[in-house]
Amino acid sequence: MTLLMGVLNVTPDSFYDGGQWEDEEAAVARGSAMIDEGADIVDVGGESTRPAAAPVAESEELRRVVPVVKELAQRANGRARVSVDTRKRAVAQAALEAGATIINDVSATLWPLAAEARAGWVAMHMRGEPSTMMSLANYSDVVTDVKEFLVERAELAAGAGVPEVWVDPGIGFAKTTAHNLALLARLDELVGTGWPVAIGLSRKRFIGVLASGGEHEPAPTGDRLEGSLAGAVWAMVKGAAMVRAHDVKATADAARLVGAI
Ligand code: HH2
Repeated sequence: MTLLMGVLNVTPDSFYDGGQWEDEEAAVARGSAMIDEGADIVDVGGESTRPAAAPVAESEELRRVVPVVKELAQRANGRARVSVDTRKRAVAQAALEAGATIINDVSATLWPLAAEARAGWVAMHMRGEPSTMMSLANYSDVVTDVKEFLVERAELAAGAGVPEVWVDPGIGFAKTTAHNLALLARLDELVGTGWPVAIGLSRKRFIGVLASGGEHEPAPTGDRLEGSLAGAVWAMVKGAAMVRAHDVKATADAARLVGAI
């Protein structure tokens, strides 16, 4: 069965759930609900990495993330795992000390810490920084470029002693709609590397672009559930080991059907 990672952003500005879970109690309640709804992992993030997002200071990210990770890890009590979505070593380290067991790393650089702490590690492909990445969306062959990058990082991490590694093509990170579609259409090439593949496409822009027919403004984030579920089901059928989603109940229901088939 594909693992389901629920998205919990404790930020004011994440592209979909920004501002909803800034309050610690609200965040912990939402994370607990996700576990009840079927999340295997709750992914706590304190910095938006949407295109053009401004970076967040380390002290602020620590303040946002650590108490929520700590409380959720306690409440989860072995029923689910907590991951930390960060590019900062200090934030990842503090979250691991607070009970997280996976570093979800969109910078794909934190494997030395994952090795040291014997933590799981998700390595995601992107280029540049969120503020610049969309100007770097040019590839000779996006699938081959992304695959080569991820396999190299995964081998480095495993060689350093990271006990669990996932590779994630980074849908929407320095990728156009055509790049995202190519990565999904040819997901078997990434799955075929043998590394467990993680996919995050929930409510992302390309889904809105397709929903609106491509000729108008992308459909708003609130109108992207159906496309998100179709994408999640596609990834599951194609062999993804983990799907990252905001809508945990709907995605868990879809995963159950796929699993049963
Ligand atoms: N996407 C986002 C954040 N973290 N991690 C992985 N492994 N894969 C992804 O595709 C991925 C990710 C962006 O989504 P979200 O967290 O909802 O938004 P924001 O970055 O605005 O907080």
